[in-house]
Amino acid sequence: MHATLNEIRRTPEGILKAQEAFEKVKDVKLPRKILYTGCGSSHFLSQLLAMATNKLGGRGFALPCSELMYARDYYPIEQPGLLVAISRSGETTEVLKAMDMLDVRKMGITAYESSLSKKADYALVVETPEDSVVMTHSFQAFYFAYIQLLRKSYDLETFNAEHVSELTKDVLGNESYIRDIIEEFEFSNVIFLGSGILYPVALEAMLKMKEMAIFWSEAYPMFEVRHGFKSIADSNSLVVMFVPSPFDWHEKLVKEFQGQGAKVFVIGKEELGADYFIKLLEVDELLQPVIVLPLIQLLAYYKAVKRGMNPDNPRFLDKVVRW
Ligand code: F1P
Repeated sequence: MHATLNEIRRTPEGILKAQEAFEKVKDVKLPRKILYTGCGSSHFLSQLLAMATNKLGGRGFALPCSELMYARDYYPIEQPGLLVAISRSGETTEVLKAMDMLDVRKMGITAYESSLSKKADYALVVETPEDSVVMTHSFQAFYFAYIQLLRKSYDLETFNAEHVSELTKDVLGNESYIRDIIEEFEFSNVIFLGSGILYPVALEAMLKMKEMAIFWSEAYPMFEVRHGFKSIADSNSLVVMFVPSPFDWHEKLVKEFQGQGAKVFVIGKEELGADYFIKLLEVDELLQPVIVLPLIQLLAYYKAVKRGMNPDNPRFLDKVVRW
C-alpha cells in the first residue's frame, strides 16, 4: 500500500496525537495579534490559522515565508505579539530564515524535534511523522492541536478530541465513494471552491492534486469563480464545492457549471442537484477543515493512482525544500 494512503487513513490517530501535543503546551497563552508563516501546504495551514484567529476575536495574518523575508513592506504586518512558523519537517530553509525577520516571540509547529522546534520560544510538536513527500494527516493534526490552544488562550471551551477523532473515522468511510467518482468520471481538470475557513482548504486541495496527481487544478473563493475563471470548466471538468451553509446562489452555481457541461461534486449540507454528493457532518465551523481535508486528500490520491503516478514520491518534488 502507498504510504500516502496509509497516512490519510491515520487521520483519527493524528487527532489524538494533536491533543497530546496541545496538552504539553496548554499553559502557553497566545496573544491577540498573531502572524503566521509557512511554505506550501504549511502556508495554506497558516492561512487557516490566521482565519481561525480572526473568527475567535484575535487578529491573525498569514504570509508565505519568502514574502515575509523579501517583500514584507507590502503587507500590513505591524508588530505582532507572536510569530507562528509552521513546517512538518522543521528543516525548510525559508521557515528557519523567516523566523529571524521579526524581533518577537516565536512558536514553531512541527512533526519532529527539529531545527524549528529548537529555534522557537515555544514548540508545538505534533507527532505525526509521514514517509510521503506530500503532507496529509499531519496537516489536519497540526490544525486541530493549534485550534485547541487558540480556544484555551481565548477562554473558550476546547473540543473533545476523542469525539473529533471518531468524526474523522466516519468521514474516512467515504473512501470507496470517492474512488468510484475517480473510476467513473475521467475529468481532465478540477476546480475547488470554498468560502471563509474552507477557502484555504480549497487551496490545499488544489495543491494536493498538483503534487500527488500532477494534475491541473484550481481553487477560488466560492462565487469569485464566476468572474472569468469559470471559462475553463466544460464537460471534462469536475467542480468540487464545499457548502456547509447553502443558500440559493450555491444551487444556481451548481446549475451554471452543469450548463457548461461540468460535473459538480458537493461536499455539504444539501445535495443542491449536484452529480456527486457527500453529506458534511454538522460540526462547529472551525472543525469543518478537519472533516473536509481527508476527503480531498483521498480524491487526489485516487486520481494519482488512476493516472499511474506514485503519490508517495511525485516527480520533481523534495520532502524538504532547501536553498
Ligand atoms: C513544506 C513543503 C510541503 C510540500 C512538499 C515540500 O514542507 O512545501 O508543503 O508538500 O513536501 O515542502 P514543510 O516546511 O512543512 O516541511
